[in-house]
Amino acid sequence: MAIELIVRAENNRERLAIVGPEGPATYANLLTASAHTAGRLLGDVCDLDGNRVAYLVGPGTDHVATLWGIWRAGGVAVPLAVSHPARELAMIIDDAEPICLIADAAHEAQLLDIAADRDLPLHKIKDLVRPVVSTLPEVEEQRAALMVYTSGTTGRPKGVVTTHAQVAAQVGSVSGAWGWRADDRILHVLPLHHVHGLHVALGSALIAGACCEFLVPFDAAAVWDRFASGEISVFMAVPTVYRRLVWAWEANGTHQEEWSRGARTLRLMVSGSAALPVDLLERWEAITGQRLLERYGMTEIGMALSNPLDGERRAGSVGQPLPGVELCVVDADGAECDPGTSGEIVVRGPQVFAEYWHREEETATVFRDGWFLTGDEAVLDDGYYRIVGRRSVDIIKTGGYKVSALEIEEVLRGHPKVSDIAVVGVDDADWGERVCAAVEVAAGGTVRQQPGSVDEAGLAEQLRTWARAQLAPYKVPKQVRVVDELPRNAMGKVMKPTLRALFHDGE
Ligand code: MCA
Ligand code: AMP
Repeated sequence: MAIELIVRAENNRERLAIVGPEGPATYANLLTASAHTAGRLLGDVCDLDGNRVAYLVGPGTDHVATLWGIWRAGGVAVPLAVSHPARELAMIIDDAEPICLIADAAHEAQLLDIAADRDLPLHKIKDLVRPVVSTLPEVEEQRAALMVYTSGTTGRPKGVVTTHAQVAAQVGSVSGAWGWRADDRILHVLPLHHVHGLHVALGSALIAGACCEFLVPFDAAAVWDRFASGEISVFMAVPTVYRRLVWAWEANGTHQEEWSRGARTLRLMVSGSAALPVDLLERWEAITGQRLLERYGMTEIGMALSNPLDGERRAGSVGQPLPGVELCVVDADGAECDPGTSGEIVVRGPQVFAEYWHREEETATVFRDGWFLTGDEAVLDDGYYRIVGRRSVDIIKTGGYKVSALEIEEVLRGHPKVSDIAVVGVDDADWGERVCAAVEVAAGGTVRQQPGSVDEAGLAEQLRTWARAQLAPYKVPKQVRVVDELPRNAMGKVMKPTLRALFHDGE
C-alpha cells in the first residue's frame, strides 16, 4: 500500500471532504488538485525522491491539496506555521533544506524575502493547481512523508520525520478507536503544523471518508453557533479551547440554552495535548452533557493512550494504549513499574517516528532497546494511566503548544539589558502553563530591581517586544520579573522550581 489517505480518497470520490474558506471540496476535487500540484512540482523530474517541500498555507482545501500533492510527487512535506515570525520560519527552512517553498496568497508575503535570500523557488497555489498531465511516481509506504517541527530539551526545534506507514498508523489507530464514520463532520479549529490538527483531527476524518469543516481563527461564539446548527458530530481541542468555550457560554445570557442543546447532539468531543483539569471536564459536562474523551500523545508517536469511546471516561486520566501501541511505564533502569508506581512512559509500535532530521545523536538518545522514551511520567491506577508530570522543567506546555524554555532564554539573552535570564512554566487557568521569565539586569541597566516597580514593567514590555519579533507569539513571556540574582544550586544551576513561586501573585 502506498499513500493510505490517497488510496482511501479514491473510494470516496463523490463525498464532501472539506468545508473551508475556499468553499466546499469533494474527495475528487482534492485528488484532482493534488495530482496537478504533484505534476507541477515534478516539472521535468519523475520523482521528488524524498526532497523536502516547505509550505505556508492556511487551513482549508488548499492546505490538504498541497500536502497530498507533495506526497504524490514523492516529496517530504514540511508544514510551516502561519503564526510564526520570519526568524522562526527561516530557522525551520534552513534546517529542513527544502528544494522549494509553497505559499497561498494570504501568506506569500511572509516567505518572499526568505525565498529570495536563499534563491529558493516560491510557488503560488494558483499556479500549482493549473491542470497538467503527468505520470506520478509510486511512493512506497516506507518512504519519509512528513517533517513536523517540535521543541525539545535542547533548545532549537527539531524536525520529526515520519514515513507514510507511520502516518497511516497514527491516523488509522485513532480513526478506528474513536469510531469515525463517513457521515461524521468535524469542526476543526486547530493549527495544521502540529500532529493534533494535522493527523488527529484532519487525517482521522479524511481516512474515514468524513467531512472536515475548518473554522479559523478560533472564535468561541462561532464554535457554539456551529454546535447549535446540529450539523457537527465531532469536535477536538486542547483544554485552553474548552476553557474559552466555557467562559464564552457563561458570559452569554441569550444563547446558553440553544448552544447547550446543539452541543448535546455531537457524537464525540475529545481533549488532548495538555492535561485536562477535572473541574473543566465537569463544568463542560454540566453545560453540554458531553463527557470529554481525554487522550495522550506526542509529535513523535501520534496518539498513544486514550479513554474509551464506549465505557468509563475517567476524569484526570488518559485511559489505555490505543490499538497497535505498545506502552510501558518504566523506572530509571528501564524496568517495568508496578501499577501504582510512577515512572517514564516508553512507547513502541508502527506509529513511532523514524528520526529527528539531521540529528542522529539526539535520535539515538531518545530510544532504548527500540522503545521511545517520552520524557513524560505516568502511573497505572486501577487499569487507567494517569499523567503525573514531565521529566524536564525546560519543556513548557502553553495552550497546547510545547515550547522550550532554553530557546526563549537564548533569544532574550540577546537583549542588551539582560545579563542572565531563566524561563519557567507557571500553572495558569487559561493556558495550563504560562511562560514567565526572571531577569538579572546587565550592569549599567537603569532598571530599579524591585518586583512590580514601574521600571520592571517597562523592561518587561521591551523584552516582550524583542521576543515578539523573533519568536512565535505563544513563546513570548506573559510575565517578566526582575531579580537581583537568579536562585542557583551549589553547581550554579538555576533552581527553576523555586523560581516559579515568584510569579504566582500574577495569576
Ligand atoms: C496564542 N497566544 C498564546 C497561545 N496562543 N500564548 C500562550 N500560549 C498559547 N497557546 C498569544 C497570542 O499570540 C496573543 O499574544 C495572546 O496569547 C492572546 O491570544 P488569543 O487571541 O487569546 O489566542 P488565540 O489566537 O485565540 O489562540 C489560543 C488557542 C491557540 C486557540 C488556544 O493557542 C491554539 O490553537 N492552541 C492549540 C495548539 C495545538 O494545536 N497544539 C497541539 C500540538 P499577544 O497578546 O502578545 O498578541 S501537538 C501535541 O501537543 C500532541 C501531538 C498532542 O498530544 O496533541
Ligand atoms: P508535542 O511535543 O507538542 O507533541 O507535545 C506532546 C506532549 O504534550 C506530551 O509529551 C505531554 O507532555 C503533553 N500531553 C499531550 N496530551 C496530554 C494529556 N492528555 N495530558 C497531559 N499531557 C499531555
